[in-house]
Formats: sequence, structure tokens, C-alpha cells
Amino acid sequence: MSAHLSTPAAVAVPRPDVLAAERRMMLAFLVVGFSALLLGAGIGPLQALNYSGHNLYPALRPFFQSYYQGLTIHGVMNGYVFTFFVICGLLVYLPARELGITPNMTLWRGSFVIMLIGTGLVLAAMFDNSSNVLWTFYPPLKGSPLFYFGLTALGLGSTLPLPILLQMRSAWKKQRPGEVTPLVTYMALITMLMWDVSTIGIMTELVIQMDPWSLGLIHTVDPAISRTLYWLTGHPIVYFWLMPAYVSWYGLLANQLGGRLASDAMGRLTFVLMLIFSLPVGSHHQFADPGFSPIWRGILVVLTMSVAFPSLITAFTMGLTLEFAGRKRGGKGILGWFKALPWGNPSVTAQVLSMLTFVIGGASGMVNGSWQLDAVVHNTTFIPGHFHMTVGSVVAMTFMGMAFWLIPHLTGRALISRRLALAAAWLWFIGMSTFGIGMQTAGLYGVPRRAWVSALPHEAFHTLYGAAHIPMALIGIGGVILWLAMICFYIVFFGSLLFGRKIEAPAIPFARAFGRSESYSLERPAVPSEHTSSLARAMEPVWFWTGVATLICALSYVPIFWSFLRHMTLSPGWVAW
Ligand code: HAS
Ligand code: CU
Repeated sequence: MSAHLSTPAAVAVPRPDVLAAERRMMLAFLVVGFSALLLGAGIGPLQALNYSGHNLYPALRPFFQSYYQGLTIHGVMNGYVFTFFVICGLLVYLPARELGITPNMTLWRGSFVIMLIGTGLVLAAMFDNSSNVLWTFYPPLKGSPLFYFGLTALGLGSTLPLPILLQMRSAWKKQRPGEVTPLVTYMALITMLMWDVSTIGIMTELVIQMDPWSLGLIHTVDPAISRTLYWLTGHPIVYFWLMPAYVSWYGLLANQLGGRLASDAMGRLTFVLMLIFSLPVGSHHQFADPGFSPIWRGILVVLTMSVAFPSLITAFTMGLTLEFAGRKRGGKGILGWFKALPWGNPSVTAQVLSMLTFVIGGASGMVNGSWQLDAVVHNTTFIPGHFHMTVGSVVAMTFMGMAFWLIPHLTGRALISRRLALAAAWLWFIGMSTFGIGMQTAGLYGVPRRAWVSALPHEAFHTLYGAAHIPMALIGIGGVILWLAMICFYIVFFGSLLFGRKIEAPAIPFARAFGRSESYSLERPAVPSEHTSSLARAMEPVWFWTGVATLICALSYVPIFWSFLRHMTLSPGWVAW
């Protein structure tokens, strides 16, 4: 430790029983989240096989009545339940341990219980075949009240980590005045600020439109307003998934690699840029909807390309971080460092492979972000191809990679098989890439997304989609490989929890960055602010940046809603199944 660091202040280390309670809570979030993925992703290959022309749904009655019911369960369990539980666990647990401060357990448990109730409600609504409205629940399709109230609870519970983080940060700041917030806590806080502001959209839609509509208290809703409110949250949600994965890449991975993070300040800049640019761009999901002026669509393209920018910063920062670690391990030449990474560590392997999928996932996002190109791919399988190469790989694989160190850390039990964990990571990578590239290519042939194409008569299927038979075969093959990946993953996940050998629990792998020492937990020495980089200090006023982001978001949405509210088109509900 260099001389400029002062001695640590006396720190009250949390009591062992308090730490144990935190670990149990984190474990509960992790187990519920990954159980949701087991159900959601377990159904996934049925959707994949649909596109390769194999209709398995009739064989699955009475559990699943249709492709649309399966697809709704798949999207809701993976997109909302899996992600929300894992994220709301991690974004409290990691900062608490980084700062050395006990989180508000009542609020944290509250978040868990409210989301659990929400999950129960949506599961009931989806399994009774009353709510096959897909994960975006666009009206006028109408599901049961249980579905909308369940989602309302899930949304509400997912916002609660923010006050917990604010409380912990202010307690930390009191002991460390003038210092910048430690990196992981900073990133968690920006993520939650972004998420809580953005949930105004979906919560307004649910509380003012969908909940009363589903109860019959109002008889009509305006689908255009509904969709716009949905996407106000629906775009930021993809960053709510991605940013916690970035927390692991920036905050932990360098340590797991045996290296150092290339830049702490670039991580902070990335998060602030995501906060600012992800809030106003939701309507890029509505390029094909009526009611938006061409000028506004042009602005949306620029804003969407801007939100890709922080991911490009991340690509360079992580590239450098990986290269440094690889060279330190003796890697030589242009790509020798890549080979020299610790590929025997399943946590590292899952995360680095996920980065590779993001090269294609990110590039397809830029295609979608262009109004003209989106006209070619919108509502085709290109779009699910894109998001399986982002959330289905980057996020899911990074969380799996985190589970591989979290389980030993939280339970003091070793993974039952490192080889099986490695197999899970590789099979997921190969399966999701085969599936995603198949979906994207099939989309270029005009194959529609969300379509029960395998239920078509054989002749019609071949006439319509014969030209795309190779990519469609890849989709099915990818789905089957993903099933194998899941089998490997869940044997390791549940097997280790139940039967893992007892070991000394490893510590959380918090990374250190190159350059100036930005900040540390209370257990580490203080870092006077003059030793912190000016960029990190400029990023520190989180309320200022949230204010800027909220203002830009309001400026972009007020004109849209103003025109929609003046030309309301009200529709009664439809049950199309
Ligand atoms: Fe997206 C639709 C635009 C990123 C998720 N997106 C979706 C939907 C989902 C989703 C779920 O503009 C569909 C929702 C629905 O059901 O309708 N998306 C973008 C853009 C980006 C983007 C511009 N999306 C994501 C991420 C997601 C996600 C991330 C989930 C986590 N997306 C769109 C648009 C639509 C859309 C339109 C609507 C389309 C329509 O018509 O409906 C960008 O943020 C992407 C930027 C990313 C990059 C990649 C950086 C690469 C990295 C890895 C580096 C590798 C290393 C390894 C370091 C530019 C960071 C190096 C090693 C070596 C050896 C080289
Ligand atoms: Cu988006």
C-alpha cells in the first residue's frame, strides 16, 4: 500500500451472525432466481424446436396448451423473475460487503417477499392458460388480474434495493468524507437509480391502465399509450440486466483473472452514460408504430447509437483487462494472451465466453437501432436472435459464472464438479451462439418472431420457410445443446448446494484497478480525494447525473405523450387463445 494512504479508521466489523443472515438472504435470492431460470429456460428449447418445424406442444398437454402459453412463461420467468431476484440480491450483497456495512435487512427481505408473492401470482395466471399475453403484455390482448397484479408486485419489489444502497452509502460517507464511493457500490447505485426512475413507465401502465382494466373497473385502454409507457421501462430494463453483469466484469473479474482492472474511472463513466442514454430511447422499440414524427425517429437513432457507446468503452476496457491478465500469465503474441487466460476456472470461462457472444449481440443491436434497417428486421426472428445474444448469453452466463464462486462463498461448499461447470459454460456458449445466429439469419429471410410456425401444415411450412431451412435447423440444434448445458449447470448448482464438500468459504473477489487508488471499503485505508482521478470525482455527484438523465427523459417523452393524449384510441380487451 503506498505511503499516501492514511491508516484505517476504527471499523465496526459486522457480527458473525449478522454476516450469516446476509449470506442466507443472498442465497435465497440466488436460489429463487435460478429456479425461475430452470423453468423459463427449460421451456426455451420448445420454442427453438418450433422454428425447426417440430411441434412438441400437443404432447405436453395438459401442462401447456399452446406455443404462446409456453412463450409467455419463458419470457416472464427469464426476463423478470430470474433477473430481478439475482440482481436485487447481488446489488445489495456486494456493496454491503464492499463497504463493510450491514444493509437494511427489513427492506431487503421486503423486496424478496414482495417479489415472491408477485412470482406466485404470475405463475398462477400463466399456468391456468388465462394470460398468454407474452412478456410485453401489449393490450388489447387481455390476461387475468393475477398476471398484472403479480407484475406490479415484481416491479415494486425490484425498486427496493435503491433506498438500501442510499442508506449504506450515506453511512459510509459519514466515515469517509470527501472520498469517492467504492466502485462496486457506485455501479450498483447508478444501476438502481436508473432502474427506479425508469419503472415510472411500467408502474404507471400497470396501476392506471392494466390493473383496473383487468378487474373490469375500466373497460378500455389506449394501446399506443400503453406500449409507450411499457417501453419507457422496457428499454432501460435491458440495462438493468446488463449493468449488474458489468459490475462483475469491472468490479470482480480482474481479480479472478489474477490481474487488475484497466480503469476504474472508465467503469464509472460507462455507468453514468448508460444512466443518461438508456432512459430516453425506449421508443426505438416502436420504430414500426404509428404516431411518432420522422424528426423524433431520427433523434431516437442518434440516442440509440449513443447508448451503445458505453458498451464500446467496456469492450476496450475489458479487452485491456483480459490482455494484461493473459500476458501476466505468460501469454505472448497477438492472441496468445487470450489462450493464457485461466480457462480452467468455470466462473472466468462463463464470463469471458459471454463477452464473445456480445460482439454479435451488440452489433445486431446497432442494426435494430437504425430506423431504416429495423424496418427490415422488426418482428422477425432477428430480434429474439439479438436478445438471446445479449440477455440470454452476456447476462445469463455472467450470472452463472458468478454463481460458480457465490455458492462456495455463501455456503462453504465446493462445486461438486469443476469439469461439469466448465461443460455448462461451453455448451451454453455453443448452444446460444448456434441458436442466436440461426435466429438472426432466419429473420433476414423474413421468418416472423412469436409465431407458432410448426403448427402449420407441412406443405405450408415448407412453402413459406423452405428458403430459410438451414438457419431454422440451427435454431433447433442450438435449443437442444442449450438443454444439455442446463442439465450440466443445474447438476452443479443444486448438487453443490446440497452435497458440495465442506471447505473454507472463499472471499468475494473484489478487484483492484490500475492507476490511482479510487476507493476502498472501510476495512481498507482511506484514500484522500486529491489522490482520486478527476473523472471519478466528476462522476461522484450521483443525484446530479440522475437529475440530468431524468430531465432528458422527461423532455423526450412529454411531447410524445402530449400528442397521444390528445388523440386517444381506446380499445376493449381481446382474448385470442
Ligand atoms: Fe437490444 C430489442 C437496440 C443492447 C435486449 N433488445 C431488444 C429486445 C431485448 C433486447 C430483450 O434499437 C427485444 C424486446 C422485445 O421483446 O421486443 N440493443 C440495442 C442496442 C444495443 C442493445 C443499440 N439489447 C441490448 C442488451 C440487451 C438487449 C445489452 C439485454 C441485456 N434492441 C435494440 C433495438 C431493439 C432491441 C432498437 C428493438 C428492435 C425491434 O425492432 O423490435 C447496444 O447497447 C449494444 C451495444 C453493445 C456493443 C457490444 C460491445 C461488446 C462487448 C464485448 C467485448 C468483448 C471482449 C472480448 C472484451 C457495441 C462489451 C475480447 C476478446 C477478443 C479475443 C477480441
Ligand atoms: Cu431497447
